[in-house]
Amino acid sequence: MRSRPSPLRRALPWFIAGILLAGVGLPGSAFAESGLRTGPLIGEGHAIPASNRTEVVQVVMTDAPAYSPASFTANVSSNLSVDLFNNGSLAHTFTVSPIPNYVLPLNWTPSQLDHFYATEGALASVNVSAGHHAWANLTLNASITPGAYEIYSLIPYQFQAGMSGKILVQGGPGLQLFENTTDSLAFVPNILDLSPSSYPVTVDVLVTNLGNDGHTFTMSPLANVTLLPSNFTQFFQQHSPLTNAPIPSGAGNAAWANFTVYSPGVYQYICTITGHFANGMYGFLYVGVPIPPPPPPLSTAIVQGWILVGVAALLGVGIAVVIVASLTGRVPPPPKTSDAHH
Ligand SMILES: [Cu+2]
Repeated sequence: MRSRPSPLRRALPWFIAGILLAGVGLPGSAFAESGLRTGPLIGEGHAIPASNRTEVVQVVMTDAPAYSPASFTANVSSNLSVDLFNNGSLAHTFTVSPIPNYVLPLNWTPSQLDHFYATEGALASVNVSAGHHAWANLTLNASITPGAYEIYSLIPYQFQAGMSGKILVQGGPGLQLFENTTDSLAFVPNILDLSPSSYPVTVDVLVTNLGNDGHTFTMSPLANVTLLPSNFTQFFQQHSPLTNAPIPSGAGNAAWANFTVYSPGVYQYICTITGHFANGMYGFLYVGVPIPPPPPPLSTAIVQGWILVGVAALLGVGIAVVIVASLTGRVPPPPKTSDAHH
């Protein structure tokens, strides 16, 4: 007779999935918001909200001691969430050096490593006890230098025994664009364009508020899709925006919207504040594709129409005159005979 797994055991994967899902919904952790270079860094974070550009990497910590994988890539202008699982019986830390392309000397003692951590800080440092999960969140904004950032464990003698790795941060400084918001519910300009030489390309848009009302700068992740005021809420629930930057209220206030574009196309951006999109607060970012020539303004078309009507009328009059002239020309007055004889 086959033994069936107990209900509890069968429910376990769903239970874990539920916990992970709940973690995604939690607000950004203190690590993500306070900046990772300062302050107390040991502790558990949470998954950061999916509304930001988020990359998720899973890393297993073992008693070898080692990280698996030991190295992985991430992109500039992204939020990196590392899903850590310690499957060993020892505690480990996931600590990321803030200095790009700097290799920590393997012959350092634990106290030398502690001193480095204390003086230089870390992009993230999370302590994971045996058998536990934790999140390490790194904000890789546009100011971060691409390069290899070393991962190491602060637990004495683990680094020396080989517990190290690398995060390869790739991508250059973002291409910069400038955008403005107004109280007349418009983006000025409402067309932005970029001609990147390669993909993915990191883009940094500085959005400045010219009026007083608060707005958002929210961009579709799908190229060549036009949103409607009636469907954008549902659309963004199904497709996380490339960027969803709140633009603070108050004239002169500004915010950066940083994101990564993976392929050419036309990306629509809107303000998600209720009623703003419906009032015309949207624009388009052209990436690697030509901006179409603007259609002639409506008023000019009407004037041209009237000109055409006028020209047609004048032509008609002219033709009538010619016809009359030719008809009258066929019956010229007879020449005076007195002229012929002098
Ligand atoms: Cu708005």
